[in-house]
Amino acid sequence: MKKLAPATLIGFFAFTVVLFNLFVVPFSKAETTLRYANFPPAPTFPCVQMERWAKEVEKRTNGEVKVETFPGGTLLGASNMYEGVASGIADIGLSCPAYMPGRFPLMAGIDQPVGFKSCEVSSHVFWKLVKEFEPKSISNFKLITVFTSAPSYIATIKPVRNLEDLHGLQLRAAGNMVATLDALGAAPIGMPMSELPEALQKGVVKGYAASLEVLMDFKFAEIVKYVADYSLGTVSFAVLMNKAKWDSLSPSVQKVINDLSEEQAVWTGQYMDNHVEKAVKWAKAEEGLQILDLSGEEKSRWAKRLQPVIDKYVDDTEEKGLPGKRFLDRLYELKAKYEK
Ligand code: DTR
Repeated sequence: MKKLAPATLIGFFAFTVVLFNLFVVPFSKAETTLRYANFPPAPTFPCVQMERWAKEVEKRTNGEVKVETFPGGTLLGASNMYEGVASGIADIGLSCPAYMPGRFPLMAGIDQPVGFKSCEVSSHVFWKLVKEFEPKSISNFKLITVFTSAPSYIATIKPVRNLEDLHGLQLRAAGNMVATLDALGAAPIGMPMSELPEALQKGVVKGYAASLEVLMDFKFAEIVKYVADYSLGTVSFAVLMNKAKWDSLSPSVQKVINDLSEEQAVWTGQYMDNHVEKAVKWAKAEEGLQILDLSGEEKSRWAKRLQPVIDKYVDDTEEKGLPGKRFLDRLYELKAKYEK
């Protein structure tokens, strides 16, 4: 057989590349771009989980879907997230129901001071509850996943060892936790996480209630030096997608996204638990943070003050005709199951 000249071979190769680019690449390229809005800064856990989800979706759809992420409120902020996704400014958004007390009355059950110790457990329980109860407040959206923050603790500039130390103390809290801190006798101010750095710096608040990874992620341990070792509630998050956008996706893409939902909730919880551990180690070693044990007697005093908050959740939901009591019963059941 006649040997082909190298120039002919190169020509043939170039021709094949051109053909490939003309006909194959356009059809295999991302067909859909999803714009995902998030409100806190990129290195914080709600954004870390967003990047992981984006990567998994791109990988599992073989590039059919591209996810463009917008951390740090660059597309939508905490307060206009819900409306922004509904109107299609973003296709997907991380909403924080806990920042809007009253708006998601049934889902608020997850954030009651029920003593979660692990974010993996609380996030998994929340996912199961949302699937079982299908809250009306988010029925206009496609639910992508849910998770919670790790449990919140009170972190302060001056030590808090008992209710007396806490009395009248100005503390920042996520909206849903205002009632909890009120019940403990503090003077809570509801505000999103994104406003806390300035409030702490200016001395508007003397501490806050939040999960412990923010000690490191926002460097709050440079200012607050004490954490009272009593697990308060979590702060819940829901990742919502615009319904029309969801309906426009192919069944195979929808399947990838659905298959990822529960896994993403658990992944986020695990990531968060590990991250909290790292943050506390860092804050102790670098900033002299102290975790203050409460005596057994003090813990029962706190529990006694917090029970009416949980009871009020049940009363408020039942008054609205919502199954708050069943939601909580099931929450305790799932919590016990996953804590094993
Ligand atoms: N603890 C909640 C939620 C939360 C925890 N870590 C972060 C980081 C970035 C934004 C929100 C949160 C809160 O107090 O807001």
